[in-house]
Amino acid sequence: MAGQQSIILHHYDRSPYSEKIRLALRMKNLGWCSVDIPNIMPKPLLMPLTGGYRKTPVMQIGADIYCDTAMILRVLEERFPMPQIELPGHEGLSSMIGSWTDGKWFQTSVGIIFGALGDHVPEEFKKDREEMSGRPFDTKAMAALAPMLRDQWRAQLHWIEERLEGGQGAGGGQWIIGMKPGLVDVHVFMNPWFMEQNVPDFLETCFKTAPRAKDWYERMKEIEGQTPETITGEQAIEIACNAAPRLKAAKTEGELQEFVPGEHVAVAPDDYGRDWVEGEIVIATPERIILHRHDEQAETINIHFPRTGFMVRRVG
Ligand SMILES: N[C@@H](CCC(=O)N[C@@H](CS)C(=O)NCC(=O)O)C(=O)O
Repeated sequence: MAGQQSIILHHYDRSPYSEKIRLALRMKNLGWCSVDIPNIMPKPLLMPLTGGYRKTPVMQIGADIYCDTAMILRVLEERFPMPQIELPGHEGLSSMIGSWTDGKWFQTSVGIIFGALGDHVPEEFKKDREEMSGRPFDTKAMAALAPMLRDQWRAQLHWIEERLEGGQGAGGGQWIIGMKPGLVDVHVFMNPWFMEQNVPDFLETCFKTAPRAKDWYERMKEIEGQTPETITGEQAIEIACNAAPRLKAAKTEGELQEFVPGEHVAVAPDDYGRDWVEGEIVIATPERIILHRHDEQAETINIHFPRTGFMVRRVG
């Protein structure tokens, strides 16, 4: 039964970023609740919780809302440390790898996938993505670039192949770094998974010259976890209403913009979907910022964002 301590993931099945979190939940064998959200705006049952942040996924525990996979993965590790997936000695590495998988590699995947889907991409989806990015979402232009993007995509897969081959000399070679699967593997998994969901033949072709990467990918897919409990967006809001945000002593740590606790600020992603979320600072450190908000439907909420990839500005 979903309750105030349950992990609630607001996501949709085909979302590659959400798959990172679902994979981490499987690796930690955690129980969780699933709220299916739309893949385009409007998202009327998500906005009361996030204060306007629209991207997928979002994690909720009671009245604490965690935005962006970087924040979600960090918090899963902090709140549910066993088994550890930020492997000892690899601290910081997964974020560096993640900035490549989420950046250049993901953009290459998007071009190939939507170029291949072409006319099957619904008009309202294209319109939504144009509004979200401020750029044309031109599947014909993507299709024209696809042959070159495919070369690029496979070249990046070959980094994985090289890594796995090199790791064998160190007695490993089963996982991207070290003797166990960890957060680095989670980040690397996302793009092959996204490709398999949409253009599986292309993934198979790439695996022909990257057999170690193929075996690694199959090993990752064998990791089993718990089946989530499905709940509705309304239930998730009710859980937030009945909970209070986790108590945290308000603090800011050497803020470069000299923010202080309680200050009214706005936070937005620095790439696409730049929707500003306003609130009062509870905590601001070099790696996270937590805003306190009151919403008519969700009531009192704390919203957590990572600092990398997010802009913060004073309001008023
Ligand atoms: N930096 C974000 C990126 C998330 C992202 O771009 N997610 C895609 C879906 S996989 C998205 O939000 N698309 C628009 C939407 O779902 O409304 C993260 O790591 O969570």
